[in-house]
Amino acid sequence: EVAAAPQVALLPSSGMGHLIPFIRLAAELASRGCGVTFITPTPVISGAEARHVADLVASSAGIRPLEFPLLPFDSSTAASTDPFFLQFEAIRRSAALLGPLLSSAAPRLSALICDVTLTSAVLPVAAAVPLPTYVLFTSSAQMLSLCVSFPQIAGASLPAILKIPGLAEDLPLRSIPQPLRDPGNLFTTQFVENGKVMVHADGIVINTWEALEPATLAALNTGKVVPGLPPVVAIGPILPEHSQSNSAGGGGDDSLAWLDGQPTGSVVYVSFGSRTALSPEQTREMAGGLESSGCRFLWVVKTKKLDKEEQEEQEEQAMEELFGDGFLRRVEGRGRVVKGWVDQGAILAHPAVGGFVSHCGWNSVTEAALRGIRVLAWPQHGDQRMNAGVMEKSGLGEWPKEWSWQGEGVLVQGEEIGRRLRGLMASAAVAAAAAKVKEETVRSKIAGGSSYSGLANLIARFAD
Ligand code: BUP
Repeated sequence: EVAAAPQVALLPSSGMGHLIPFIRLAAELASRGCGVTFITPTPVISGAEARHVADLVASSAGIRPLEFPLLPFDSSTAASTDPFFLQFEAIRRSAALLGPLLSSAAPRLSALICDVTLTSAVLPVAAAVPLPTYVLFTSSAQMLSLCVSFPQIAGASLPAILKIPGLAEDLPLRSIPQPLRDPGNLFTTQFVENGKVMVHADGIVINTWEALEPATLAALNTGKVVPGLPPVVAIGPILPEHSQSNSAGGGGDDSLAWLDGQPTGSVVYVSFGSRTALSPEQTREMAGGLESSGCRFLWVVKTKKLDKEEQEEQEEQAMEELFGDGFLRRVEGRGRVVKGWVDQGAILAHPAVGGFVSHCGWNSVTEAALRGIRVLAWPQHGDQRMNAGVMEKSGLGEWPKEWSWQGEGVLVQGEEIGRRLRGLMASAAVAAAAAKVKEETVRSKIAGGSSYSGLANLIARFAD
């Protein structure tokens, strides 16, 4: 008798940095023969999220959508104004409604994979179904180490240098997500709650890979960070899917056609991710930096944190005003500026792209590694300084550590940006190191590679 295919439910939270790895994981699981139920907490908070989920569901018959309607949530009393943290909280508070959805799903589910931000709310509900539950950790193994050890470290005052048990390197306080310095912040409360219960998950699936973080993964999997952790299964980089909403949606963008006309490895892609808009002053310095670097560039400019579709339509701020007089004319032919959503996965895969000025959102780091694109890191908030540290250690690029966080109000001068970028793009040593990172990363995903086997082992566990 042929065993039935494992049926896996995926429960993402919110924000493209969390949603995209779930979408990619759904596609990888479906391509390896799993049935996938993709749960969407509704209403979603951005047009980009809605488009990407609709697109995923349309892409494969093996992926079934399941709506998870949220209870009304009055956010006015919550200890945060961040729309993403508030959406995490809304989902967490609705977790009890998830039980009936999971137990009545057809075909019957073999396992649930939920986003790390929902862990403490979802684990007890899934245990009652009962359903084996795995956590998808959407950042680095280093960040996972902080997450599971933070409940012990947290307190009224944090030291300037944090020591994570089992890790050789110290972690400067200035590198951890800023909200964690405030014990009363909603993000901190959720982070501590989730970190405490991670030991009760059936496994932790993580979007990193052996060659990138060998020592940290080993420490996690031998009980050195915290005892009793379930298996930490590295399956990254979870592969970018070519998707309709990426190529057609958002910007309606023809950047790929423009890249076709540029020399191999010559273009620097510039993006600070889906959640960061640089200040108008910093945007002008960035423009100056790109101009003075002499490099070809493709710059994705964001002016708002949360892209609601209505807002996208309204916003047509004059480009000249944003960048300073004559910029677009002076860089014509070698520089291209786009607004809205682009297909970053496809852009980084384009042979013309050789560099990336990046905020180092974790997904962006994994995408750059997969393509061997050298990175000039400029972390803006959240886990991005930690990610930049992992990136720099791998050899993929450089991180000028003195550059400020978003909101610190310290301008980084255009001249400095241009100088660093020129240096990075001219460095043969960085080029060679980035090529090596690519080779190791690709190897981890092909048959016999560590992440390929990691995913195979995970699927085998679902079938038990
Ligand atoms: Br912006 C943008 N197109 O225009 P990160 C992003 N992306 O495909 P973030 C696009 O979104 P967090 C765009 O390739 C990556 O997969 C990009 O995730 C894609 O950063 C994802 O890099 C963005 O992790 O998330 O969005 O800032 O705050 O969670 O780090």
